[in-house]
Amino acid sequence: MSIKNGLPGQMKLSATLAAELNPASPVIMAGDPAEKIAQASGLGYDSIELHWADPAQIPFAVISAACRENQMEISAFATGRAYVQDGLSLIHEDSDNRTAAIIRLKDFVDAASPYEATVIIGCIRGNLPSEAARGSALERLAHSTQIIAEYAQARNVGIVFEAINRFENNYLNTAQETAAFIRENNLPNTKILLDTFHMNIEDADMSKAIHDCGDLLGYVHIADSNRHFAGTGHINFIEIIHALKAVNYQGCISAECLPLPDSEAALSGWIRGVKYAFQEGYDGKS
Ligand code: LER
Ligand code: MN
Repeated sequence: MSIKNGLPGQMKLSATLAAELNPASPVIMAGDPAEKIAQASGLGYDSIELHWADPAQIPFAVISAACRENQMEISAFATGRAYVQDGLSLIHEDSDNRTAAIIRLKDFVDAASPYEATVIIGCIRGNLPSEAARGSALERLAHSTQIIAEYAQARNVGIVFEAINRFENNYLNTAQETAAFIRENNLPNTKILLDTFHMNIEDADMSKAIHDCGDLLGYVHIADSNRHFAGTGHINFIEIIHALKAVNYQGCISAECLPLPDSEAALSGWIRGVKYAFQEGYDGKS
């Protein structure tokens, strides 16, 4: 991927895109994909992260043409809407639901393959129906993820598994326990996604969490403590960038924040906040 964000190092910046904006959902752009991709490119983003419930509904022709025209890539496919909108879950007690979730994720892998994009497993892992179900749910999750990861590996698509705060998913909340789940199950081709909004709730020391993940870190979502763009809350992004540099992270950093006060302001504010953190946390400091 060509990097045009002007930042030191190899990290790429991505802007989230969906069909529609929802003030409760952390996606920064929606609407005409051609217009939005050109706008993000003009601000210095390198790529887009797509948030759709089903890849069959994604307007790929328009998106591909706009990406080509604006030297943009598709960094990743977020899949949480398949859980939130369609109720699909990788740990569901109903095996038909679980199978449908696996098939949906395979569809996302097929969609991602020509773009060499990553597939995100986040909310689609579902919620525990009860604490007593934790053991069996984790077994089902490992089994489902293994199937998807092997399918993705054969198609040269990376999988990232996201640590999510307790109010959205009631298990695997900290970076440490999520990394342990990936490592202990030897999930092939699977790295961890760290999202600063979730980390601020779950991880006592965000820099240490990044260091502990080390080369397992595969993708980063950046939103501030209030889930608005970087610089509007109390997360210390200088420390975050410093930690990413220390573990030699060379992947994508994505603007998964609320489109507030409006999409345009969030899009330009996010990149301004992240560039400031890079200047202070990356340049001139080891
Ligand atoms: C997904 O990346 C995520 O962070 C969820 O909180 C989305 O609602
Ligand atoms: Mn996220």
